Amino acid sequence: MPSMPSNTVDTTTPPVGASLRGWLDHLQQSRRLSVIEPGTDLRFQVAAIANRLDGRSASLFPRPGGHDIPVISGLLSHRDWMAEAMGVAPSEVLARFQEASLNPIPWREVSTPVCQQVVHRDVDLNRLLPIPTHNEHDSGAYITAGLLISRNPRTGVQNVSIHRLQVSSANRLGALLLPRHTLAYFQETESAGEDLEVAVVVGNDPLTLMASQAIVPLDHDELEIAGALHGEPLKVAQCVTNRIRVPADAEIVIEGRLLANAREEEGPFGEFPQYYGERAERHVIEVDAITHREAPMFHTIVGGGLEHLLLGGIPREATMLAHLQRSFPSVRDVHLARGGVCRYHLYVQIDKRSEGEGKNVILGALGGHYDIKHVVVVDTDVNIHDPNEVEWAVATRFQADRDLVLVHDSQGSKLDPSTRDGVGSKMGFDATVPLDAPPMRFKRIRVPGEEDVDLDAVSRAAGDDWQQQLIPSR
Ligand SMILES: Cc1cc2nc3c(=O)[nH]c(=O)nc-3n(C[C@H](O)[C@H](O)[C@H](O)COP(=O)(O)O)c2cc1C
Ligand SMILES: [Mn+2]
Repeated sequence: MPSMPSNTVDTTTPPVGASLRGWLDHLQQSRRLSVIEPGTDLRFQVAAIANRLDGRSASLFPRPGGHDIPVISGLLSHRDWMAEAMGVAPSEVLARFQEASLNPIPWREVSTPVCQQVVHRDVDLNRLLPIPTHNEHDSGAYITAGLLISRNPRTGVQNVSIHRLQVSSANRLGALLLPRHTLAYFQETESAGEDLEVAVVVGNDPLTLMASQAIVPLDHDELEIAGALHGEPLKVAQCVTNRIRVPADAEIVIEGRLLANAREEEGPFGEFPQYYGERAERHVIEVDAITHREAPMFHTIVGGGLEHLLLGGIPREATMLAHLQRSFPSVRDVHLARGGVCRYHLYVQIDKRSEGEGKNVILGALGGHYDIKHVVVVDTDVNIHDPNEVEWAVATRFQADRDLVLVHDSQGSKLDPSTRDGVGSKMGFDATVPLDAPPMRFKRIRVPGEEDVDLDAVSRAAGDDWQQQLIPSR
């Protein structure tokens, strides 16, 4: 298990990502927050601009569609920003996230939270909130950055996850619940004929957003992982219409119930693999109240953008690294590549000590998560965060007759359109150098001193008179 070097976490002040407004301030000061002309159209235009700025700057949309509440997007659209938000170096992100997942900090309840400064019991989602429509064939407006908090009806332990939420009417949301924890809690109440109390929290600090994506067992409250990332208990408050505890400093809270024995049409919706999730009968949330800060912000995550890909990708990398290192001490680092939508393509760097190890690592990785489809294993001299380097290793160190692992008819991602409803093939490339290779055969070429050259000191752009340089002078 990777553990956090004790000198890397400042335990006195929470990291900059512990507050949403603090994080936006931080982005503004480093020229990574763009303010868009007021009045952006909620239909497509917000998403179009956010996508163009994706990975470069966060965006703030004043008066979107004429609404008083501004929209924000792109808060975490770079992995280095996530490191910054956590207060660690980029190389420490996975270890820090894993450490927080294993050492949660219980929350602390407060009674007059800012997220309840304004309370609406007469609910109309589209009138009260600026909810955008993102992709061309989306069925309509969607809440995409809401933390769905539910509560185990038996144990009282809470769960936090993000679900796409279609605005189906003034007080109804359609939800996609893949078979994980929210669905598990819901199945318990529904079988007793009861609704499941929920809250959807929009406008969270970056660390709480990341914590929502932790891959931990059922009945591990992700708000406690958020506390661990904050380095102190998260402040929570009870909802005004139910027993759910929500982050007290959140911008907006939608309180409601996942309805027993109700299913309604939801979708299509533009998803992370850059394709549409199909329309089907799905779960329904009835909204009972909306509370918010005075002058709140509405966060939206554009489906398939970097913020979406990375929020899911980084916690998966952390889980995958811990999983592999349990069996294979040679594993140094893992990376879920952007080209594989931060889900399907895993690159693994190993310090190979025994012949055949690369293949064992491939088998372990394919068993680590059903979404992983292609695995490439490389040596420590290959930078797995650079896809050109990984391709180079495959091009020059891999032979299909010797280094390929193929498994057919296994469980994959249902959102991968090339599968047969989620069933498909897995493939692994062992692109490590054979241990008995002659020393010069795989030696990378290198020019001595190249990395030390100070280009500003030794060169300048040529002027019109460049041909003067051809004339011999003394
Ligand atoms: C932007 C975003 C949107 C997501 N949308 C959905 C969704 O619509 N349905 C779903 O089941 N999971 C969705 N997820 C994934 C879950 O939030 C994630 O797997 C979470 O860790 C599940 O939590 P759990 O293990 O407590 O069930 C989304 C994730 C992100 C980052
Ligand atoms: Mn969970």
